[in-house]
Amino acid sequence: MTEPLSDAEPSTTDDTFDLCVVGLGYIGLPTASMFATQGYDVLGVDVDEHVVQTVNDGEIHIDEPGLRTMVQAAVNSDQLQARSTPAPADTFVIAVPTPSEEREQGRLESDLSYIEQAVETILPELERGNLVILESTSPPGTTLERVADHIEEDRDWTVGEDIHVAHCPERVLPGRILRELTQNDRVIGGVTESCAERAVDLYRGVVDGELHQTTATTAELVKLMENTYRDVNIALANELANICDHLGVDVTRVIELANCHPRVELHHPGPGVGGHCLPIDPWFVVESAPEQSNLIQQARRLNQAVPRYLVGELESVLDSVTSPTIALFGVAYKGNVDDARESPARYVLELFDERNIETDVYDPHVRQFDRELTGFEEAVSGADAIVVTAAHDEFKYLDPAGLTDLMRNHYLFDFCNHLDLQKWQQAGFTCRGRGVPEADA
Ligand code: SAJ
Repeated sequence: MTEPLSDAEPSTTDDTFDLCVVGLGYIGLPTASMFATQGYDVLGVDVDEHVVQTVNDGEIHIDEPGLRTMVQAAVNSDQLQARSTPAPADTFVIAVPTPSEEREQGRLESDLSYIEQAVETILPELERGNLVILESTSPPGTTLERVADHIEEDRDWTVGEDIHVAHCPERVLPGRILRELTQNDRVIGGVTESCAERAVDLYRGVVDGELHQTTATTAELVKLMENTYRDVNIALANELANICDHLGVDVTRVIELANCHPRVELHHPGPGVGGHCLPIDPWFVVESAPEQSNLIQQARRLNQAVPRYLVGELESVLDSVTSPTIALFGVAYKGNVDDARESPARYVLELFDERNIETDVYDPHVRQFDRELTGFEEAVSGADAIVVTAAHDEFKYLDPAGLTDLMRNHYLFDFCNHLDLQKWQQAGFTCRGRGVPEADA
């Protein structure tokens, strides 16, 4: 480390890193490179050899604006290196995924095995005075029961005295990760007060936002409720879109006008709620308090049901078309990201498959998907309808006039309310938005 950046003691021996980040995914890699470019000696650890090799080459395996430049700078200055196993460090940051398993009727339950494995791998490297931070999103009680208690039992240490353990949830928005990592406020929950203070000292060196100190379990619930708040509000917007379909009213206009009120902030309806956070995190709250979380459960189920509702609408519009072929635009979980995890498009595709509706899939951002992605021209050639399921910028500026000759029929279903439907209508398309009746398109 070039200069001490926080009150925490920087590393003193060559063999000890300032920071060891376990998990080099969407959060771990940006976090590791952020600390490294601030002068910390950082070891990044990942079980995937390909990831380790890619990072050591100064390359990235995920798409995030600015990340490649930052990783290159960190690796070239020897502040960041990657390995497949941890090594001694002053601070360990755990940023591994928290997968979930389906229980019944779409209800998910957390699988904490990655967190447990991460703790197991750092245990032999821990020394008295170290700080261990869990950044992975987890159900209330995880930091205390799965991290702190585990270390205490294994090492016969007292947390808060021999070792410090805290939860500092990541809260950054994919697409804006690097900016939000430094600018967002952080909620820092210690297992004891001294644990929280140690973690605050660490983040003070790199975060410009405010650092809010609390308990580990409170921090866990705060993180989950942020995403739950968004999920419940999107459910309200999706319900409003269904109401608008029923009443023949344009949902975008209703939202625009309602949001002129100083205390109203309606969210936006879409093809469903995707990603690795919003469709999952509310279930972690439910898991911890099933009897007290009816609204959260109902909102989640409402959002889960949107693809089925939309495919039903599409089928009734395409009723007169024999064996329709669809060009599906966008399998990412939202606009301008490459991540197709839990994307609404997946469910739409499943429903098309169930109905034997032939579909070509085009996405200019996504590189990895479990079915064939086609080029733009191939997708639209001979198609009867374009269905937009991710709000990528590329789709917004498409020229519909150039597509009419290529397609067999001219239907547009913009499930994201992303395109200028009037322009498409003028070019001869029959258009449906999400909660936008054809007459208003
Ligand atoms: N969506 C809507 N309508 C809206 C807003 C979003 O349908 O009005 C959909 C999106 O299209 C997408 C899904 O919701 O399918 C999730 O997208 P998002 O942009 O709301 O959130 P994520 O999953 O990319 O990131 C969220 C963020 N949480 C909050 O904004 C409260 C981020 O700050 C978290 O760090 C991230 O989850 C996480 O890792 O937990």
